[in-house]
Amino acid sequence: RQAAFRTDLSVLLDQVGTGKESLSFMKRRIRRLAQQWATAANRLDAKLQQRWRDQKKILVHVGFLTEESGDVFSPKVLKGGPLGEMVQWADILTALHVLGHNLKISMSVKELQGFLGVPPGRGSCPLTGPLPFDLIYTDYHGLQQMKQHMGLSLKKHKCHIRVIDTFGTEPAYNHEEYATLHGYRTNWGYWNLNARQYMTMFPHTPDNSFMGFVSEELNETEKRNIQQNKVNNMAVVYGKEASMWKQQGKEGFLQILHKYMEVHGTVYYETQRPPEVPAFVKNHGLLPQHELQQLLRKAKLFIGFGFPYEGPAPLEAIANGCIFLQPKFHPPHSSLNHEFFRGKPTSREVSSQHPYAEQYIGRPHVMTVDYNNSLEFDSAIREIMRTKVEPYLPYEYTCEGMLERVHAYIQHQDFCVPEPPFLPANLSRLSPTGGNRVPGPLFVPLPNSTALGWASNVTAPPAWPPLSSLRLIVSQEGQSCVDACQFAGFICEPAHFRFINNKEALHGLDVQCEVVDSEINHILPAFSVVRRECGLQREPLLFSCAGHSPKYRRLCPCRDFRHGQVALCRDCL
Ligand code: U2F
Repeated sequence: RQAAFRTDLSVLLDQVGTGKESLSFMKRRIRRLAQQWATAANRLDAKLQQRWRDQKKILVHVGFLTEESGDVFSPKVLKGGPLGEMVQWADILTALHVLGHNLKISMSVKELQGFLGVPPGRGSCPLTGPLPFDLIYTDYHGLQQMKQHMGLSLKKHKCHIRVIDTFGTEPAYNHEEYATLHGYRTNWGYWNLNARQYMTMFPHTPDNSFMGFVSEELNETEKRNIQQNKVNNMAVVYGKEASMWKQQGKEGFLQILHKYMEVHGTVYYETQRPPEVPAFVKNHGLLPQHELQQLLRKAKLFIGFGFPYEGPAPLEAIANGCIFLQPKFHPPHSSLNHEFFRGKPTSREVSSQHPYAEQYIGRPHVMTVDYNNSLEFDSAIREIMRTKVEPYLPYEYTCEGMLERVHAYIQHQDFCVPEPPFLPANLSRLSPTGGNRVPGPLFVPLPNSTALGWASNVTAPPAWPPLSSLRLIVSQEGQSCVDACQFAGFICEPAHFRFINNKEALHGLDVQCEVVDSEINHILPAFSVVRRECGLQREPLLFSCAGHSPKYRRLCPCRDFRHGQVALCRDCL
């Protein structure tokens, strides 16, 4: 069946259910953004020009909100606890509904069993028939519950699963045996999924798919009004829980800030003002989302103290015309050196409180400075007070942007058909634009797919992203493909690894290989210049954009991307 866009959200609101603060929060959000979603649906509908879209049967099982996982989030909704996840799930549900899919929502193990058609009760009772869904969106908690209640059949059906995973999972952590043998084993990873089945909150690592969420959009009149009504010396502090104000050296920079600006906060408190919040701060208490927006519309500065990491609030602030000031982390925080990230299935280095804001938005909307340097901090505040900025929201965080991306994933990503290890027959004809001995990444334009000429005995299913987007780049020693592609103005595309994991690609690059081994190692394909050793990847699950090693230069499959929609290449829609 063809999916038809929906602009009425009442059925969805009924499906979400009642009885918990988390559900009320999500419903308030869905209602508040309803008009915006409807406009976006109409725009995308027009843009896609009647293109056929399959209507999918989709189950959304929100594991972290089930009683069985302990549901630690719901009781914290009104107390300053994390709301980012709730924001994202509300938006995922809305996007799937608006795109016109056949949606079922489960927030308990009982409902999960009911929808999957497995007998209720404890213990693992395998699902015998076919899976009654094309797609299942869940999280790590939900995955664990499915393992317990679907038993062996989970393995058979896992290609249909998408895991909403805030901070991301790198391939080395996802491969059970490899993770166990090489020290990448964590409490979360090792599900042996295709790493693109993990969907993140920000485009953290291109090894995963970027799901995202949305932020409020303003029309031109609202933008103009906001700019006229900005209070140049008004700052709002990022941190709704008192503990977020307990930063080392905070007293110092808060005093500097207070020298120039009126400082506002939205810190949750029960009866008394939290002792962590200095007396000069005008604390509004935790605000409902729409009231926070109003406060942000007046404020000039939204300032982070280093925690929470990578949340939605800075995007909302920037969308409401604030400048976001945040601390640079030197050295970067990661699972190797910071408690919060410890045990998370990624080695990603977090260079500031909000790397997306730093790298994808940047000045004048975002300033990332060293808070230990009071001169730098002081001059940043003064610069912010005199800088005029317009409200800004990257396209990928608008409703239309999210609908476009989720539409593309649903129609094109298929992890159930095995991907043949393609050997582009005449890759060897490639002529690199420079020798591999020159420092800096090599840039090798590949001919388009027809010119590549597939080996005649395989019929190529259409690749997605299409092969036309592929650019082969060689990293520096020690550099990951994430960085190598980014440095060259592209993005690493793990789906393209299979096209460059072959001798022809090495040959085309003029790499001197004495031996070409095929191994199981997440930095492959790669080569060592000194040792004249080249290695190809034997385990497709370990194709990794994130991997790097000091002695190896990596073969990197990069691709182009749309401005403001990094998840999609130019020809991806
Ligand atoms: C992140 O979670 P948080 O919930 O702490 O992220 P924030 O950016 O602080 O805010 C989430 C929402 O809270 C709302 C605001 C944001 O949409 O509009 N809010 C509000 O309604 N009232 C207020 O007074 C203040 C904010 C991240 F998203 C999680 O994935 C992480 O687990 C967590 C820890 O790093 O950080």
